[in-house]
Amino acid sequence: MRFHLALTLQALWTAVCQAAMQHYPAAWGHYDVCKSQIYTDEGLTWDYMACQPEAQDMTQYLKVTLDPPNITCGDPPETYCALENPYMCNNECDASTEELAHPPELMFDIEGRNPTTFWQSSSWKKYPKPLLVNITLSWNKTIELTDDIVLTFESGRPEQMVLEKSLDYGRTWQPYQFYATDCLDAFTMEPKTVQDLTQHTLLDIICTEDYSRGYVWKNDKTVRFEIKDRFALFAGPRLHNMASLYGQLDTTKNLRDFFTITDLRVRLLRPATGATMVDENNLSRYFYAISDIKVQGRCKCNLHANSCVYDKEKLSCECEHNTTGPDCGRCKRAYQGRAWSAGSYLPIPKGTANICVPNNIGPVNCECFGHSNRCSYIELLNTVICVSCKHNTRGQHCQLCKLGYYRNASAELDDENVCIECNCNPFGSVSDRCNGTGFCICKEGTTGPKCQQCLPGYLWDDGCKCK
Ligand SMILES: *[C@@H]1O[C@H](CO)[C@@H](O)[C@H](O)[C@H]1NC(C)=O
Ligand SMILES: *[C@@H]1O[C@H](CO)[C@@H](O)[C@H](O)[C@H]1NC(C)=O
Ligand SMILES: *[C@@H]1O[C@H](CO)[C@@H](O)[C@H](O)[C@H]1NC(C)=O
Ligand SMILES: *[C@@H]1O[C@H](CO)[C@@H](O)[C@H](O)[C@H]1NC(C)=O
Ligand SMILES: *[C@@H]1O[C@H](CO)[C@@H](O)[C@H](O)[C@H]1NC(C)=O
Ligand SMILES: *[C@@H]1O[C@H](CO)[C@@H](O)[C@H](O)[C@H]1NC(C)=O
Ligand SMILES: CC(=O)N[C@H]1CO[C@H](CO)[C@@H](O)[C@@H]1O
Ligand SMILES: [Ca+2]
Repeated sequence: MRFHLALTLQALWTAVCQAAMQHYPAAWGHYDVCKSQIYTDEGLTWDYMACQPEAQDMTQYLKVTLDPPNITCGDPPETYCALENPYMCNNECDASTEELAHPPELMFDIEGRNPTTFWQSSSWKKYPKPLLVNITLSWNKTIELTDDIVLTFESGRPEQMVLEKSLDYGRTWQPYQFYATDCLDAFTMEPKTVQDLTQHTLLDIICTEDYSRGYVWKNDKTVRFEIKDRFALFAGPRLHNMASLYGQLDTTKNLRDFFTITDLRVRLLRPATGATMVDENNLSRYFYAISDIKVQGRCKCNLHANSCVYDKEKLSCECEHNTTGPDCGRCKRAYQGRAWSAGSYLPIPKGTANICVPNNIGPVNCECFGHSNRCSYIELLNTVICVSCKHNTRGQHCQLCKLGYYRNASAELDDENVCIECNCNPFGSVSDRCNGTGFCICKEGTTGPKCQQCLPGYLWDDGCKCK
């Protein structure tokens, strides 16, 4: 025998069936990399989930670019007045003095210190020419948003702005949401709010007046892009039914793509003026100042990784399932036995890990001792097995005899005559199966290798039974 194989075809299916039957199986095959131990009413058990890295604060990993590049205040130094009070002009910006500088990094530092730290633009000196600023955040990695994007403005929220996203590293851009004090006037769009959206209009791009209205910038400083409210349309108000959302994400590419980005761009089109008229005599009151931008998300790894690492200023997924690439978007070279596909958000049994399989499930890896030339890949067990074994053989490599047959000791494993029929006497034996040397199991009163004879003191009764 060239092989010692513990795994028979029958054992294989038994394993498959048990796995499908148990509520908490010992293993879900390739979701093993994505399980965690949890306590439930039933005690300590495993919780299986889709392979995804943890959601985290994504602003730690981005590169920020401003357009125009010299739009940050302080070069040359400038004095600013408060928006709400033109006589309060004690805000100095000087790029060459650390305490008075307002560089873009201050939008992403840890807030909580007093006073707040913020990026600030030059003032609206060229009024009525619009004061336009683009703030572009780039990750050079696909990211899936998991929570609201929140911008905090320190000198009034802009009267007009657009949030844009890119999915192709900044080559093309699509709007995410429009913001204005007057949507019709600014963008010829009907004002809407996220509450107006339904499951069917979830992907609509809206203009909202929720974050620009009023003269109350002191209290209301934030502008949001509402991710959670959109999730809630599928997952319920407190996101208690994430399985429902995941089911939708699994089947709807547009929905997945909607929450996926490589870059974000904030287009500031008109600063807060706090009044209907702009005070042309004191334009030092008008500028943009942002103290914080929150972007929560996770690396997109196509459900093939548990973690994402930041190394040499670069985010990349730590791919499982024999996938590779920054987003685990391809199969490894030796694992292209079938086309790559993303895993599913729902774990087995409703979803599948869609692992990459070895290249040569063909005749090369398909070792069946000549009793079959067809193999099949069983994902749950990461194993290649022979199918349709001929010559009364069975087993992963057709290395065993079918039930009712036994091994011909004088034949090699690849011999057509390797399995011999048991030929048990149908009347004298318990079953048509025999042991490894062809002996059948006899009923009471019968004997012989095939149970074809009556024991002494017994006689065949009607040829059917020894009595
Ligand atoms: C920025 O640079 C451009 C061209 O170099 C110049 O026209 C503009 O005045 C500069 N803006 C500021 C705010 O310094
Ligand atoms: C900002 O981006 C838009 C397109 O997204 C572009 O048209 C514009 O020229 C950019 N720069 C400024 C200063 O607005
Ligand atoms: C983006 O990432 C790729 C690899 O994923 C790298 O080759 C490229 O240099 C990166 N680009 C930038 C601008 O960092
Ligand atoms: C206008 O701005 C200047 C500084 O640019 C300041 O001295 C002055 O007090 C401000 N207020 C009014 C009402 O002019
Ligand atoms: C066992 O195998 C040998 C070698 O192929 C063959 O000659 C013999 O007939 C086989 N025995 C039976 C009972 O088939
Ligand atoms: C099969 O059964 C016979 C009779 O009980 C016994 O002599 C023989 O050793 C058994 N063979 C195997 C492989 O168990
Ligand atoms: C070469 C390689 O990465 N092989 C891996 C393929 O996937 C299985 C299951 O995830 C791993 O056990 C192998 O190490
Ligand atoms: Ca800050």
